Amino acid sequence: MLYQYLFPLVDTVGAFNVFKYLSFRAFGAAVTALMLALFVGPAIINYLKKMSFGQVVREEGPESHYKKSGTPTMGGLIMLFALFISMLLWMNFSSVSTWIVLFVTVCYGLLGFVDDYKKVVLKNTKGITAGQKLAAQFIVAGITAWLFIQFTDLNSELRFPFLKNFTIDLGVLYIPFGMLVIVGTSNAANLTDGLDGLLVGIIIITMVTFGLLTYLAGNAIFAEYLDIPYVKGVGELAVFCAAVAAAGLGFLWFNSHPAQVFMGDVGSLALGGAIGTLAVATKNELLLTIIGGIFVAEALSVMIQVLYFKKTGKRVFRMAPLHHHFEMKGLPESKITIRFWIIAILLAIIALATLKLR
Ligand code: 57M
Repeated sequence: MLYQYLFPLVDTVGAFNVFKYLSFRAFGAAVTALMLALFVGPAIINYLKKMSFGQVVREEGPESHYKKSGTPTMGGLIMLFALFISMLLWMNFSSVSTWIVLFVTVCYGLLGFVDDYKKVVLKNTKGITAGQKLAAQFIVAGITAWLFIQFTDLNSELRFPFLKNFTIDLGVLYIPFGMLVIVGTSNAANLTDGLDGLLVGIIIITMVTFGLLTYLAGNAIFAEYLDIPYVKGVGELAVFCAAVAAAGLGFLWFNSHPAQVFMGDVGSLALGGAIGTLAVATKNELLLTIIGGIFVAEALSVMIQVLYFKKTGKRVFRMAPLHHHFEMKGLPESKITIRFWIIAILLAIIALATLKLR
């Protein structure tokens, strides 16, 4: 909004020229989102407590989690509130890609809210059935793929990390592929949200990485220097990435161990979906398997555990997802979380290095 209404007045107030700079608006969006999250956090946590939106901890989970029962969930509302207000102020309303990423974030957030509400308020521990959740996610992802094709110059080429000029044109198959990236990332993020601070820390690292990627790919000079495809208009997504990373930092203030609040599906599905959509918007679908390597490991651990158990009746991991396996081995929760963050930072550095290592 500030860009739309203040930049045109630049002839009268020269200082408004700053609003045309992406870096300035990304910085402004980050500061706004962080301050808002820190400011509204306590009020939202108290409201969730008052409404007794307490997490039901399943008995088959690790014993160390039993004491968490009753911790307010749906704290993802703190991040989404901070994100949307910050974007309203700092985004460029003419950025179609930003509206599309926000569309997925809102739709998946609503889906998560309904799931949380059914589980926590209506005490229907199953929430929405897995089939209903997946169907809704694929429908939103399908609309998103259509929006990208209709309103942006997104192409159906698949780029490979480390390979400079090698691409595969998926043609019409790009649509189901793109949908799979969005739905898969959302659900992998949801599975990862099982330890205090774990998911939000990974989201912060991922968003900083995508913020850099979008800023570089959206800047013709940097794109040429790094010899990466220049994707017109994608730079605006750096404002979104900065706002999410900062809102996440604000949420981490309350979600750090011992967590005062969990983000709930409203947060994990929304922000996981946003990450998948960013990968599609910036043509970094395969690079996401490196940046989001923790999500891949967590989802794979569940698939391996379920398939092996069905085949042999035995478990590969002491408990899936992977973070529970290390908990069952006796590692303290915060040690697992911080080691997963360290791995995520290493993966982000490798992903950024692939821009040059080609
Ligand atoms: C999402 N939700 C956490 C919290 C958070 C197929 C199977 C792998 C599914 C999976 C599952 O149920 N996943 C659901 C993970 C839950 O967190 C809530 O859910 C929201 C995210 N969607 O915001 O509201 C619990 O995680 C803990 N937590 C924290 N701190 C946080 O900041 O401590 C979450 C956030 C919370 C809290 O205890 O209650 C979750 O773990 O359910 N199922 C599992 O992950 C279960 N694994 C399992 O069943 N493994 C089996 C088979 C199926 C693979 C096996 O290994 O044989 C584990 N989770 C639970 N109990 N709750 C273990 C059993």
